[in-house]
Amino acid sequence: MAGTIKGLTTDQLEEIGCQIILGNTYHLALRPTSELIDELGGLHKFMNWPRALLTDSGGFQMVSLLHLADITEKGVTFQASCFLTQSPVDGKPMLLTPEESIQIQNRIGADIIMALDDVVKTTITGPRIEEAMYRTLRWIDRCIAAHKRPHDQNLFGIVQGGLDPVLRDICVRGLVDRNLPGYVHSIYAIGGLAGGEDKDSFWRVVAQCTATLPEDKPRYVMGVGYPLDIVVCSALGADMYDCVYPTRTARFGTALVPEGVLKLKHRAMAEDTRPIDPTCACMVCKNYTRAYIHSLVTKDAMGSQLLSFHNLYYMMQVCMQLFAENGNLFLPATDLSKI
Ligand code: PRF
Ligand code: ZN
Repeated sequence: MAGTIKGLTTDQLEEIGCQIILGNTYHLALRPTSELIDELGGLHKFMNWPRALLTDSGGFQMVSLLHLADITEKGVTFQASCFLTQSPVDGKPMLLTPEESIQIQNRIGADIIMALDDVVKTTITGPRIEEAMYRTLRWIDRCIAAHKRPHDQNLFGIVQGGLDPVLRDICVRGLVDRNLPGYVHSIYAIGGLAGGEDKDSFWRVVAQCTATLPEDKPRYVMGVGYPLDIVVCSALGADMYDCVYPTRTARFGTALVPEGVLKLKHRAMAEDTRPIDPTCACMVCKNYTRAYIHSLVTKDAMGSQLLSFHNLYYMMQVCMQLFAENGNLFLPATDLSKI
């Protein structure tokens, strides 16, 4: 998110019950820049969002979007001698250190900020996984030291360690030991997953981390997910997620429905006068037919806007049901001072 959830106004986000949204440090730092956001009163005001905001630290986005980022002890940087070494906006090379990530996130002003972590694809094996886990722990100390707004911004630590239970355990203990009351609010994210590993390994790591992280604090699985993954991870004790899936898949013409997915581009939708999901109470399902959305999809922005609204409404219903059934901690918490 660069100051928007693609396709929805902030009024619409409030209408569907959204309590918190995520922004990306890397994108916001490039445009409109953290200095400008700060000058204009912070991201809440800039984007007209009165509820909670979280920013991710930026390194993961640099690595996953550019594939050419280079990670050293200093921070995440672009590899030299490549046209992507320069920021696409102002042409300057970009090095993101833990200190810089926190400084930028302090300026953006979200309620929750993420520590810069060393993220390695889970499908990689060998010593790089161990190096990244220990570096993530060293970097959290630099993030804690750089954090200038502990009174109004919660800093989240991120558990790394790939699919290795021993490394995950060392990382969990390392983060729990850094519990500094009133300073770092000891909320933990589980990182390095949802990157192409098999589901058994993914769920095993989530189960291990939720079993060892404090159960009275929210546990956040980053980059997840699909409705099924959210249901399974919540049953395993996780509380919080982020994912582009509902809005990204909407832009490709796909609706989330209780049976799975519905492809609105399909010819069969052309004369279908039913709503996307007859059991859904959202504004889109109350007012529009599959045929109408089929006629718009990929041709007019309104097609993906309507689908994004329905998909986010659907995900909110899934999460609220999980909250009601399992008592998962975070959703739909309204008061961040309690976490
Ligand atoms: N770290 C950060 N952001 C993330 C992830 C991570 O591990 C993931 C999981 N691959 C998604 N977003 N900082
Ligand atoms: Zn709907």
